[in-house]
Amino acid sequence: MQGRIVKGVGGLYFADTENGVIECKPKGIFRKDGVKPLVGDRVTVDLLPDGTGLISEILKRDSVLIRPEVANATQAMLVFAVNAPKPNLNLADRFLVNMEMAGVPTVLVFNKSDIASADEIKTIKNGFSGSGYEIRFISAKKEEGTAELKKLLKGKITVLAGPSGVGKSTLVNLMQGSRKMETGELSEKIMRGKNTTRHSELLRIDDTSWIFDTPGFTSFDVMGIEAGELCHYYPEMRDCYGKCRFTGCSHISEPDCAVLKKVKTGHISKNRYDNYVMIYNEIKNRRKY
Ligand SMILES: Nc1nc2c(ncn2[C@@H]2O[C@H](COP(=O)(O)OP(=O)(O)OP(=O)(O)O)[C@@H](O)[C@H]2O)c(=O)[nH]1
Ligand SMILES: [Mg+2]
Ligand SMILES: [Zn+2]
Repeated sequence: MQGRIVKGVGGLYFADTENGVIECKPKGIFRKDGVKPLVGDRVTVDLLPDGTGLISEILKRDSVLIRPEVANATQAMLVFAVNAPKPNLNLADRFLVNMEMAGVPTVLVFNKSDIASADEIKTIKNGFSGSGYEIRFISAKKEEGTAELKKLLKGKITVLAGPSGVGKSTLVNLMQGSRKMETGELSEKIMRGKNTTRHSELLRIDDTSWIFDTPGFTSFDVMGIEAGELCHYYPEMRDCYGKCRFTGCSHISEPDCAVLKKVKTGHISKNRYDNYVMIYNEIKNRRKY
């Protein structure tokens, strides 16, 4: 029987199959090979006499993300709140770099526009100007911009990712048309989410569209690339290739740098560039093992 893993908790998995959702365990062979089934995986399930299942095969994955740890997402929506909690645009850029590495197209979604000022929205727009990323300002609460957002989900497997308390689960419930996912208030003093969602979960919207709800995260390391490769994952730096005076230009302090020129003319936003420098130095200074 074929199925798709929609949830995994402590070594137990739930696979959506033609016979409904079945509780499954992975075959021992996976652990031996160091393979772990992920939420989103398409799997072959052998039905056991007690009605539970054994995952005997994991089908080829279209994509694998490490944070959130999900398989087969074909699109990501990075969700932040416009102002409560305050968006961390550095975290956003780290996420975007990782999505570029994973080859998963990403839409930026800023939620809670109902409690946002025009200034806050402008600052965010400017922060990503030139990047080419699509940005949506929505209110899940007032259902503003959400019908348009739902259209983007058609035929895709969309992963919602972002910090705790920004409204991912609220949005998933709205998109999926049920109150399946639990939502939580912000803590009042520090305006931060309370990590209400603890496990990634995949919900079916229709036969071809799925949406992942995932736990919020607060940090994100860019792993698996050299500092010199970082610029490859900034769409707005791509047309600078080969145009700097020095090959191997870090785009930080060299003369005649095509990237620095674009920063100067405002074609690369200061926010995106400053985050580039920060991540670049971080990779450069990381201890090599
Ligand atoms: N004002 C306003 N509040 C919203 C909106 N969307 C969600 N909220 C509130 O934000 C809080 C957090 O929502 P959740 O959906 O639980 O947030 P989450 O991103 O799933 O958080 P974690 O599961 O902890 O990662 C709840 O109190 C929601 O009611 C919105 O559009 N406007
Ligand atoms: Mg949640
Ligand atoms: Zn350069």
